[in-house]
Amino acid sequence: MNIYARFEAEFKSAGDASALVMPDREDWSYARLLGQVDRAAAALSVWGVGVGDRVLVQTEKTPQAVSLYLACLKCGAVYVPINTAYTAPEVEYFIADCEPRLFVAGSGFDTDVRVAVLDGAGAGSFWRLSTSTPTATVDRADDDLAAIIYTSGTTGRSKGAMLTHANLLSNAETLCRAWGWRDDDVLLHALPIFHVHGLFVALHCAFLKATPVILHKRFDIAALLRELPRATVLMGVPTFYTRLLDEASFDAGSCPNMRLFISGSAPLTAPTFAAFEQRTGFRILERYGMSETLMNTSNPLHGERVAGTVGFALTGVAVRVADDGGNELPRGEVGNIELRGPNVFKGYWRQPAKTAQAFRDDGFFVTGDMGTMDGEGRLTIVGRAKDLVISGGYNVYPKEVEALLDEMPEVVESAVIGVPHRDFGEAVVAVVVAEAAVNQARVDRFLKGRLARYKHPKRVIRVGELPRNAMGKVQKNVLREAYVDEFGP
Ligand code: MCA
Ligand code: AMP
Repeated sequence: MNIYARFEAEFKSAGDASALVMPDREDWSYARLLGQVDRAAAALSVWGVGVGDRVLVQTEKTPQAVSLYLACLKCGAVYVPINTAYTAPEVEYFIADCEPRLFVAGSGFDTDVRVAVLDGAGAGSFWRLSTSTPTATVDRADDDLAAIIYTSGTTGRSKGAMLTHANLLSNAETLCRAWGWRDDDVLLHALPIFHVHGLFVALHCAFLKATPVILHKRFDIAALLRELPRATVLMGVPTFYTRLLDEASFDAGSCPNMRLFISGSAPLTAPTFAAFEQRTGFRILERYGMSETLMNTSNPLHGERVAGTVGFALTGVAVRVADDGGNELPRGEVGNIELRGPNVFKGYWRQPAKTAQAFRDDGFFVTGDMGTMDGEGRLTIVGRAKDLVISGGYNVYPKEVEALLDEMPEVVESAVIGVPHRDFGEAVVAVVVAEAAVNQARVDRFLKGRLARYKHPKRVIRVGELPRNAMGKVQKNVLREAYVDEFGP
C-alpha cells in the first residue's frame, strides 16, 4: 500500500486540527496540509514527474517542504532528500547518481537537470501553474520505492539506500506502538528533514495519528526552551540533550507536559543520561537505527531503560550478534550486529554488487556496527567496523575528507579520525604529513565550496609520519588514542 494513503485517511479525519505549528507563522491544519499536498502533487505533474521518477530535494525545512515530501509519496515518485549543507560538487554527485527527473532547490542552482525553486516565484518556481485540484493517490506495491536516502560508503562515495513503502509503513506502525503514541501527543521537531531521524521516525509517528508537530526550522536552544512546555515528545540527537543540560534554567519545570525524550543517531553517553535524569527526572529513551534499516531496537517505554544500551529488537525485527561468517555468537560476546525484518531496505541504488556484499545468504543485513547482547536480549553498541565519524548526528566518511586533503599540494598523506568532543560527541580531526606548514585556516580555505562545512576538520595536526601496522595500513586506533584529549579530557 502507498504509505500516503494511510496518512491521507488520518489527515481527512483530523480536519481542522493543527498539523504543523510554527513559531513565526500561522499554524497549518491537517485540512490545509492535505490541500497543499494536492497542490504540490499537481506541481510535480506540471514539472513532468511520473511514477518511479526520482525527485532530488535540497531545501530548507518549511511546511511547503513537508508537503512536497508527501506529494512525492502520493504520486509514486521517489523522494531523494539531501543535506542543505552540501556544496555544488557534492550535489553534482547525487544528480549524476540518482538521475532525478526534477531537482527542487531552495534557491537558484546551475546544473543541467530541471531545477525548480521551492520558495521562489517566477518561471522557475516549483508552484508555477499548479492547481489545488485533488488527484488520486497512486497505488503502490509493498516493495515499490518511496525514497532513496544517501548514506555511508567505505569508498567515500555515498550509496543510495532504497526504501520501500512497506519499509516506511511497517516501521512507523511499529514505532507508534512501541512508544505508545497518543492522540494528544505534541511532537517538538527540531531535527533536519533530510535524514531518516527527522523525516521518517519523527514525522511518521505524528502523521499516523494526525497529531500536531511543532516545526522548528533548525535546532535553536532558545526557541526549543520556549516551546518545550507544550510538547509531550522530543526526538533528538545526543547533542540536543547536552545542549539542554548546558542551560542552567532547564529543569523539570521547563517541560511540564513532556512524557518522552527520545535519543538516537549517535551514542548517548551514560553521564549525559544520568545528568538528564538528575536534572529533570526523565530517563531518556535511546533507540538504534540506520538509513538502510530505519529503526531496529529501542529501550522500552515501560520497563528499565539502561544507559549505554539501545534496548531490545523492535517487534518483527530479528537482531543477532554474529562472527564474521554470520554465525550467531553466545550472549555477552562482541560481534557484528546483523538484522532482518520488514524495516530492512531493498538494496543500494544501482549497486547490485554492494547490495550483495551487505547481506548474508540467510537474508540478514550486516550493519557495520559492533555490539553485544545480554541474556535478556538487550543490545549494546560497542563500536563500528566501518570507518565512520558521527559528529552531532551527522555522518562523516573519513575517506571522502582524506581524498580532498590529499589533493592539497603540500599534503603528502592524511588520516581523518573522530575524537571525543563535548558538544558533537565526536569531532573530525585531520592528521597530516605535509611538506610545508599546513594549518586550519589553509585547510578550511581549500575545502570551502568543495565539502560541506560540518565535514571540515575541527583540528588539523601535522605529524612526521602516520603509524602503520605490518601490512602498511594506517592505525587509526593509535591516532584516536594519541589525540583522545584534543578537545579536553
Ligand atoms: C553544524 N556544524 C557541525 C555540525 N552541525 N559540525 C560538526 N558536526 C555537526 N553535526 C557546524 C557548522 O558547519 C558551522 O560551522 C557551525 O557548526 C554552526 O552551524 P549551525 O548550523 O549553527 O549548527 P547547529 O545548529 O549548532 O547544529 C548542530 C546540530 C545539527 C543541531 C547538532 O548538526 C543537527 O541538527 N544534527 C542532527 C543531525 C541528524 O538529524 N542526524 C540524523 C541522521 P562553522 O561555524 O565553522 O561554519 S542519522 C539517522 O537518521 C539514523 C537513521 C538514526 O539512527 O537516526
Ligand atoms: P546512517 O547510516 O546515517 O543512518 O547512520 C546510522 C549509524 O548511526 C548506525 O549504523 C550507528 O553506527 C549509528 N547510530 C544510530 N543510532 C545509534 C545509537 N543510539 N547509538 C550508537 N550509534 C547509533
